[in-house]
Amino acid sequence: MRSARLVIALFAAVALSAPPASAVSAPPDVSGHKQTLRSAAPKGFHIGTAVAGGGHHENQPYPDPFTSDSEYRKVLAAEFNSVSPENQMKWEYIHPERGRYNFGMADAIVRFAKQNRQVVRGHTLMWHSQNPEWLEQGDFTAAELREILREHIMTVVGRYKGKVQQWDVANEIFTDAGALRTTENIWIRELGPGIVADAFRWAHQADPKAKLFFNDYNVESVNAKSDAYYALIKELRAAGVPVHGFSAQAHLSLDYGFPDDLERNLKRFADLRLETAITELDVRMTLPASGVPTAAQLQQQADYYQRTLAACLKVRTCKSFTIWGFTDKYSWVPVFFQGQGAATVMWNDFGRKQAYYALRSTLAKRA
Ligand code: 9MR
Repeated sequence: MRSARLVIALFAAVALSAPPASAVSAPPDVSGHKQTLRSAAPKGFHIGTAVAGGGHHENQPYPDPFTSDSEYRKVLAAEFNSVSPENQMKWEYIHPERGRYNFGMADAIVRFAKQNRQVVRGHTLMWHSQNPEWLEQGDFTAAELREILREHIMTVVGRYKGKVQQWDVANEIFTDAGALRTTENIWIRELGPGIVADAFRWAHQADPKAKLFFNDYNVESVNAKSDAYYALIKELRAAGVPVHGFSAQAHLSLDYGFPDDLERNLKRFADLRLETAITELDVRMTLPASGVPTAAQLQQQADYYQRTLAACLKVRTCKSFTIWGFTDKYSWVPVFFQGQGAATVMWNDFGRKQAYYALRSTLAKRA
């Protein structure tokens, strides 16, 4: 029994690091020097990735990817001109105890970005998830909580003033039905919906040049959730609240259809004079028993990546396009969705999939 399991485990490991020949031999379809995503991108366009670390990585059998994997760092620097800390700026990571901040890793990412001429997307200041226990379990008065949020935003945004291009100020504040998360989100629950506007005002005070975003998943299409953002943002802008952007995470799955109205949806936000962005794209799939995606799945995945990028490129204010990790080696997907995976554009060994080439040639065509 044990050896059978071992064989299966070994097979899975080999399969994942040795992709089918068709997937790695795709000819580079851009010419000359445009051999990386960032070099293929049109001027002023930011092609980004999440920087792996914290969150699910802490329970995986590997050391911190960003600091310990030299090949990972090389690809990170070479391919991207925008980076988003995957977990390292979230409350539980950066503010683990009341009155104590843990800036080490966020500082290191911001330094790396500067050295490699990359911009940074800050993620995130107000969310219902990944909050430290001292905050969620604390017995604070409304006035104390408000001050805790204000102080956090002033401190974190202030520290990276001029170094973070865009902040996800409010993350996932609506349910899919378009209702505010009034029970899950501690800030909205305890302080009322008006706290959202305050969060944007404080962030703007701390760094007047940073672009301040609402960010969520399942808002790629025109639907109840994106409608709720549309209405709220209109209202906040009319009241003079410094909201500058709306972004769709785009955690897509081959088990669902492609959101065909993505471009139309982003455009209606652009028409409100808002910046728009894709912030966390990945395309997961249910894997066959072998653990290796079929050629058809890889083709369809490339198509989803390509169409998401093409939609963004067509919207005048969509200048920031981020994938949620670039290698399956560190993807959150298999950890959160049993039987699913292969969601990123590179295999475990950094071999490029069709999806990678689809992104690169789409960028090059618009350059
Ligand atoms: O990729 C992140 C993973 O490492 C964390 O364990 C997880 C915890 O919820 O969060 C993941 O990132 C999420 C992002 O911050 C917000 N949108 C959804 C992302 C995927 O869950």
